[in-house]
Amino acid sequence: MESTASTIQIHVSGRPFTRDCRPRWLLEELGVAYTPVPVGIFSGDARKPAYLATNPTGKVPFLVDGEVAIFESGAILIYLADKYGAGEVAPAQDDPARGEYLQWLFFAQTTIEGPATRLFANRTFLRERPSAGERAAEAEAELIAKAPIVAPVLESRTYLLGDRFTAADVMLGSALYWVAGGGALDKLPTLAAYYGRLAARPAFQRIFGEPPSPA
Ligand SMILES: N[C@@H](CCC(=O)N[C@@H](CS)C(=O)NCC(=O)O)C(=O)O
Repeated sequence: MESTASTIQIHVSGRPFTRDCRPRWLLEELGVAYTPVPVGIFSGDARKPAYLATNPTGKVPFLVDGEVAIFESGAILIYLADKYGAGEVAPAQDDPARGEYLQWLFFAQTTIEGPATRLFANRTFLRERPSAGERAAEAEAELIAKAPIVAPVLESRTYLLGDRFTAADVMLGSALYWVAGGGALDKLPTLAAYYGRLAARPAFQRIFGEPPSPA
């Protein structure tokens, strides 16, 4: 992605598995240029006054677009899709599909993201910790319990809203990246097939490359 001649700045960790992948993937889909601004979330720099003065969460992603400055990846996705999506990646306010779009975007972040991150963390960078195996198993069981809420929709649709790829797919797909990295996707066949369709998209591959291995 060209990083010049754009007003959009996305503060990023520099690692593929953090939530800044969400706005980067969406902008990549849209072909909209942005400037990645590295923030040291692993070095501790993100907790220093200089960054906290602009983003009090000390986290990524953080978007600056002219006068607009937003933290929270869900809010950033909705903002970018509405402003730069040209009606493609978000149903318009008066489109009846808007409600379902918001529903799946929030469902992915509030219901799938939690167990997905716990699964990923406990099967990768926290795997040596005592009880990591137990925590991962609990997270996997939670994902298996929640998957039937969305799976019936994805059995008959290519993407969450049908043939149309939207920012809700970015939210769910980015959570499934952690599920894949945590080695649990084969237990969720409908979501695995959907994830395969997302992972075949060139924009996805430019952001994520290969899914991380739990080993
Ligand atoms: N709810 C926030 C969570 C952001 C978040 O936790 N970001 C992580 C990276 S994925 C982070 O910056 N962590 C650094 C820290 O907690 O110090 C969002 O969706 O944007």
